Amino acid sequence: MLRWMNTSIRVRSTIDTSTCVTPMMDTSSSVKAAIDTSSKEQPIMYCKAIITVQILWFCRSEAFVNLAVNGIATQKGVYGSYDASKAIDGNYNQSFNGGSCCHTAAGQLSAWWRLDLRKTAYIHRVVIYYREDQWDRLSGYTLFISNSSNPKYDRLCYEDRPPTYHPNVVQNITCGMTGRYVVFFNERAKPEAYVELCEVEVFAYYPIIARSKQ
Ligand SMILES: [Ca+2]
Repeated sequence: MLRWMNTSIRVRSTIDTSTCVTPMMDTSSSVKAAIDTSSKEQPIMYCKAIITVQILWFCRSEAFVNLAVNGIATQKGVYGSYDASKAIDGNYNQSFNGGSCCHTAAGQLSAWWRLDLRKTAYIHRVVIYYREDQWDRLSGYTLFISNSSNPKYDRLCYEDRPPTYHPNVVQNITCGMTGRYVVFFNERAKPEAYVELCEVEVFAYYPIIARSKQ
């Protein structure tokens, strides 16, 4: 992605020496009139001045990279060995038996998985790889971005609703939000709420914050 940051205008003048003539060499009447024959100084040379105006565009490339792999993942309870880090281990195997997916504890009315990016980032989009066989158990989930680990400050990025009620096996979600935490939340009327994610990518960047002088 390229973002135009600012522009600069530069004015430069140059003398084209090939065009320089002395008044005596010039045949135009206007130049001849400028000759002061009584002067002992060197004759004035007349040259063509070239003035150029350059408009310089400065741009900065801001590439969104997957910051999830360097984050810290936690979740509400663990089923077996399927802890939260499985969703950011760089393994995209979507088979549950592949050992690459996280799974929250069974028997809960609500479940969550949270990724800490370690510091505030501009989050462009989130890509989620679900279990290839049970992804529909996450229907109606919500995805939040937050600057705090306190759910009170969660801000909604995406809510799974009709007509796209069931998440796809791989889902690409645009957020365009700033925050440190990414939270996947699921709840059910019965104690059957799960979060099962095989891989989560968070394409974002850390904004450059200018330091003020002390
Ligand atoms: Ca994985």
